[in-house]
Amino acid sequence: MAVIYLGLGSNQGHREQNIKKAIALLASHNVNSLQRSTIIETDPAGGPPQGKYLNAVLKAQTDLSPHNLLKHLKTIENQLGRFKAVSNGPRTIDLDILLYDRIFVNTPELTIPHPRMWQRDFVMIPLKEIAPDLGSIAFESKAGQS
Ligand code: PH2
Ligand code: MG
Ligand code: MG
Repeated sequence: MAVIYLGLGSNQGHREQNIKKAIALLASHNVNSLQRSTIIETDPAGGPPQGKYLNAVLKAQTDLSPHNLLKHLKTIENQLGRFKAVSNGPRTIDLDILLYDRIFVNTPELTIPHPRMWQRDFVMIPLKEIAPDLGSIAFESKAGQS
């Protein structure tokens, strides 16, 4: 079983419900939640002018490989009504793989650790809340990559 950290975000529809529904759906996709951060409201970063987000980070366990996990996350995003739109634009739900054990993945479809997580307070604040030590591991692995 791998321990993973997922970033969740929503700025369309019933934002809190979208995040909670996504977490509930994960269980039926072989992703078992261990701990959820506080859900915080954040200003949109990048993209077109858009509404504020609710963001959270979830610690979970799974047997899925990183690429299979990505497929399942996309299925859940679609189940919750997400459709392909502008890059960094508004979405009902966004599920991003931040960390997967201590594994590094570098393929066109998937990069782990999430390449932009360190610049994003809306990721690092909830991540540090539930994994204060992992925050620094994440920073170290970034240093190791450069
Ligand atoms: N996600 C984005 C783009 N900008 N801004 C905030 N505050 N929260 C997000 O989750 C977010 C964003 C694309 O994934
Ligand atoms: Mg994202
Ligand atoms: Mg995404």
